[in-house]
Amino acid sequence: MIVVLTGGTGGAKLIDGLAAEIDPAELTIICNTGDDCIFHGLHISPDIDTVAYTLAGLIDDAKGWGIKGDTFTTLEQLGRLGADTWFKLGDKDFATHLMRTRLLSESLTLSQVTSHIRRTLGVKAALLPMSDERIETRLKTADKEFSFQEYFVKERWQPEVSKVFYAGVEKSKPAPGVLDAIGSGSGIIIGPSNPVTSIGPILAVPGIRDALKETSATVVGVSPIIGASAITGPAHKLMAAMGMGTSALGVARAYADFLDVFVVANEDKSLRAEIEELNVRAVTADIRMNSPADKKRLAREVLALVKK
Ligand code: FO1
Repeated sequence: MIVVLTGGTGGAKLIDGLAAEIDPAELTIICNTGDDCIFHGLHISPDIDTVAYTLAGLIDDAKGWGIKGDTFTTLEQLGRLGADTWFKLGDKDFATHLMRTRLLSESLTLSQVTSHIRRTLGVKAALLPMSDERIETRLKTADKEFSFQEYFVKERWQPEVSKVFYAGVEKSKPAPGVLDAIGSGSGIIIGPSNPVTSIGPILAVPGIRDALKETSATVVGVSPIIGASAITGPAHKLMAAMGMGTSALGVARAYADFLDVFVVANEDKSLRAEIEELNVRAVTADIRMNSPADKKRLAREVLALVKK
C-alpha cells in the first residue's frame, strides 16, 4: 500500500499520475481538511473533493478543482436571493456537498461520508480525512483573521499574513485508519502541497507526525517550490510568514524529522548539499506537472524512490 499525504491541486496531480502507474486500489490518500468550510449551510471538503474528482476522472483540469463542464445556475440564483457567491460552487459540485451534509446530519462521520462519496463516484483508492473532527486553518494579519477560503479565494492571497494556526487541532484525533496506513504502508509520499496550509494541518493532528517518524516505510516528499516561489498558490508567502524561508530547503527543514528522501526541482540542485546535511537524501527531478505525461513521469520517479 502506498500512502499519500495531500491537500490542494499539486498533490492531486501527483495522485493522478500515481493512479496511472499502479493499481489505484493500492493507494491510500490522507487528505487535509483544514480548508473545509460551510457555504449555504453545506459542508464542503475541497481537498477531499479535489482528490475524489481527480480519481473519478471528473476534475476540471484547467482549474484544478471542481467538476469539468459544470454549470453555475444554482449559485447564480443564490446570488439573486442575496447569498455571497465568491466561492464558486458548480451545480454538480453542489450535489456532493448536499450528500455530505445530509449524511453528516444523519450522524455519519466525515470518514464514513468520504468513503461513501468515493465509492459511489467509482474511486478505488482509499480516501481518508486527516481527522473526523472539525479543524480549521485560520490566518491572522495585523488587524484581521481569515478562514482559509476567505484568504485564498475571496482575498486572492493578498493580505500580509503574520500567523497561521489550526483551530481545534490540539484536541483532535487522526481519523480511523490514518495511523494504521502510515504504520503499515510500504511507502509514504508527502505530496507537492503547501507545507503550511495543506500538509501542516495533517502533521499537527496529534499522533500523525510521530507515526511518520516511527514507520519503517520510506517517506518521500516532493517539493511544491521552485526557486523562491510555489509552483502554484501562496506557499512561499505563508512559509515566509511562518519564518520558514521561501525555498525548498525550508520545506525540507519542516519535514526533516520524518523524511527519508526529498525530491526538489532540477533548478534547485544547489540546495542538495544543505538538504543532505539534514540527514535527508536529496534527489532532483522535473517537478512541474503540466500534462498527463508529466504526472506519470514524476509518479514513476517517486514510486522508484519509495519502493527502495
Ligand atoms: N478555488 C478558487 O480559486 N476559487 C473558487 O471559487 C473555488 C471554489 C471551490 C469550490 C469547491 C472546491 O472543492 C474547491 C474550490 N476551490 C476554489 C479550490 C479551493 O479553494 C482549493 O482547492 C483548496 O482549498 C486549496 O487547497
